[in-house]
Amino acid sequence: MGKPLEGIKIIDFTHVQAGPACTQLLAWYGADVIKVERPGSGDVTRSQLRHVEDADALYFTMLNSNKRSLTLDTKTAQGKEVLERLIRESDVLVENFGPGALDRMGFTWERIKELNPGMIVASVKGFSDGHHYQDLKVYENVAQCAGGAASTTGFWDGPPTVSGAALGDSNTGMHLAIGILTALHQRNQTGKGQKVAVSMQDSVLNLCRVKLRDQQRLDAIGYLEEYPQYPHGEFSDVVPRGGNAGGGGQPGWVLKCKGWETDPNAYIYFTIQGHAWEPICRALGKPEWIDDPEYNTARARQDKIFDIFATIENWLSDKTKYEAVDILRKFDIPCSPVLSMKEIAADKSLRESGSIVEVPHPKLGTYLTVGSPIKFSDMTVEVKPSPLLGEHTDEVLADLGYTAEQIAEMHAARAV
Ligand code: CAO
Repeated sequence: MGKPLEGIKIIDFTHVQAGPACTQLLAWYGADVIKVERPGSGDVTRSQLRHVEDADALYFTMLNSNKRSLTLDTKTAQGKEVLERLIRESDVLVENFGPGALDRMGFTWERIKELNPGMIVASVKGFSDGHHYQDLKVYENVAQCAGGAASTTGFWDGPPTVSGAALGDSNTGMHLAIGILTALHQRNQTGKGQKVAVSMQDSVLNLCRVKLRDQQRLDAIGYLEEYPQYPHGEFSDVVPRGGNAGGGGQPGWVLKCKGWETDPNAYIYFTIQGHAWEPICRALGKPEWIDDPEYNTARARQDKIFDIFATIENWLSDKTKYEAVDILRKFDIPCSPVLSMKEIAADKSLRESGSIVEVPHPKLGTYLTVGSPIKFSDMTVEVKPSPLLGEHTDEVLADLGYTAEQIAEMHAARAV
């Protein structure tokens, strides 16, 4: 059976992480993604953080699998001519250049529409059109700061903190993929393309929705009962950083397990869900807490929550994080070991599900990457190696109708 997006041709003008994460996803699901790169250098991530000399860096290979690579200098007349042909034949153009770069190249939305009225032009920018920061170039951590993640992450006595997760980059790419698929669906009904734009600030904010919830609750009543600052600490007029507190109605925290003194990840995340209170008390050897009105509701526990966590940590002190979770899972307690990247890389279940895959690469050797996090009952997602720079240039140009002589001429003129 074919892949669902087979037949969709995508001009992939993306670089670094936000855009490539989007187009990689579409390539996995069958789209023909042609990565357009500057001759000679290509996507900057090919050479950033290399660990094997002369081979593409993992930064590139892990974000550009299943694509084809076309080198093209779109600032030359020949390069522009090739791009025009490509636009006429494609369904989607995806870009994440700095603001205005596509227009400066001569490919405004008006011009693209003229060339192909069915074209979907999908863009990532740091801030949305019309925003007072719309001219800014943006990277991951800038977006985390602008979208509300940094001010609400970390501990109350430390500075704003960025997450290790790519909330600004890959997350924005995922939002853009949803936008592209939505626009393709609409085009099936109307025949018309459209512009799809996602800003990194908006994508981070979309994941920080609950913090905007909290700001409004704080404005109304002056405190937030699920934060560690309640009831003994102080609240100002802005949502504070809550450390490792659970964001919903169930208190939780990162708790030490056996070996924490030497292993930086000998911890579990422990959540106290209301219905599990009785089994938690039994597991801890504290049956007297089960019916004690000082303990038996979430509200009653709140002012003693860190003493309760300390009791749980005491119980955990002779158990590894894996042993602890194996006991707690029997009591239906939402919990997980804190896993290092080394543990994740070796995880048997993640390998079996295709969430971590091994990919052969002609220059880099076999490397690990993250496979499709979305699983389909009727499709197996195969992760193929990322293309070498310009690997498919001649093939793509021939598909566009250029003769071997014309292609050789373009090479000689360094247009490709
Ligand atoms: N041929 C010729 N020129 C090309 C080309 C090609 N194939 N591909 C790119 N270029 C040119 C662009 O036209 C642009 O030229 P001008 O500025 O002269 O018009 C130039 O390369 C630089 O593009 P840029 O502004 O995108 O690159 P940068 O390295 O200065 O900035 C980044 C990088 C990421 C900060 C910026 O692209 C950006 O803000 N993008 C939007 C937000 C985003 O996606 N950020 C996330 C990146 S993932 O961490």
